[in-house]
Amino acid sequence: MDEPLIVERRDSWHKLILNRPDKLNALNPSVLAALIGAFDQAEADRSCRALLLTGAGRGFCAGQELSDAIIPGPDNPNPDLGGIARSYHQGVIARLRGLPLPVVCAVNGVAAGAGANIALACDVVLAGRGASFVQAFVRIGLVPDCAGTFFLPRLIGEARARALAMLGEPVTATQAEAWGMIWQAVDDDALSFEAEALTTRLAALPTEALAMMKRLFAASAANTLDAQLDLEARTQAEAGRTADYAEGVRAFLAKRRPAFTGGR
Ligand code: T3D
Repeated sequence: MDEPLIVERRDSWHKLILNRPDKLNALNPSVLAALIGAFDQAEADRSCRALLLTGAGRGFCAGQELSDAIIPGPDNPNPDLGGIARSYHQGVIARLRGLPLPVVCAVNGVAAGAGANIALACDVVLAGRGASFVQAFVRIGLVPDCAGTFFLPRLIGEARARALAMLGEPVTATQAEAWGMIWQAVDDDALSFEAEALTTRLAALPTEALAMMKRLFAASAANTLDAQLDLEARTQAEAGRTADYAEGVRAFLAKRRPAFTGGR
């Protein structure tokens, strides 16, 4: 049987490829567990300084697998769909946001339901111009999960977030870029090259500082201005003790390119 998730290890980063192309990489417990396992491996691998997440075939991810969906019926009047969310979706999103590594997402086709929101949880999102983002949940009578109701209003504002969630209309990659939902839309045939180049670039940056930025952005969602300023000061003190900071300043003064080691 094909692996539901392919992990390619490069010199300084890992590429994770959702691998159920016949189902547009729909998510099931095997894929979700493999994803969480791959995040754990990346964090444990000291040489891994960035991740790239993408999909095999023509789609990125069509959300949760619907062929084995539990639906209410006489035998099961009160199914608990929250179980998948609690067992897997929450873990995937929490790990993506909490990983001390930058995560690039290369959206290579349709990203629907949980697939769209997993993409939006990544740090830098590139999408091929043929890709689209669909809050498909409403089409089957569900509500957005994988933190779609958290990320979408923060990325594109409530007016657009509410309409997208309620109407389930697709957003093209070009529109997503114009709205600030993603970093960049690129030509489909350039997506893989651009995403790998970006991941390689991020993997050569001061990894600890990037991890601290992730913590700062995460905290800013709930902090007051004063609390955020205080957190920035404390985090800057931490950044100021890293070898990459020393290297950055030395390189600047010597008018050479810094050689950051990541310090992981
Ligand atoms: O269970 C729980 O825990 C609840 C949690 C839910 C979280 C969620 O993610 S809910 C949202 C689930 N996803 C969807 O509702 C999206 C379903 N898919 C679609 O609407 C469409 O496939 C797309 C808009 C994504 C793409 O359309 P299109 O025309 O490009 O492709 P297609 O022909 O519909 O799909 C291609 C194949 O993938 C097809 O299989 P076939 O007929 O060739 O054998 C289709 O059935 C399969 N597929 C697509 N999405 C899913 C799927 N199979 C299972 N589950 C899917 N989600």
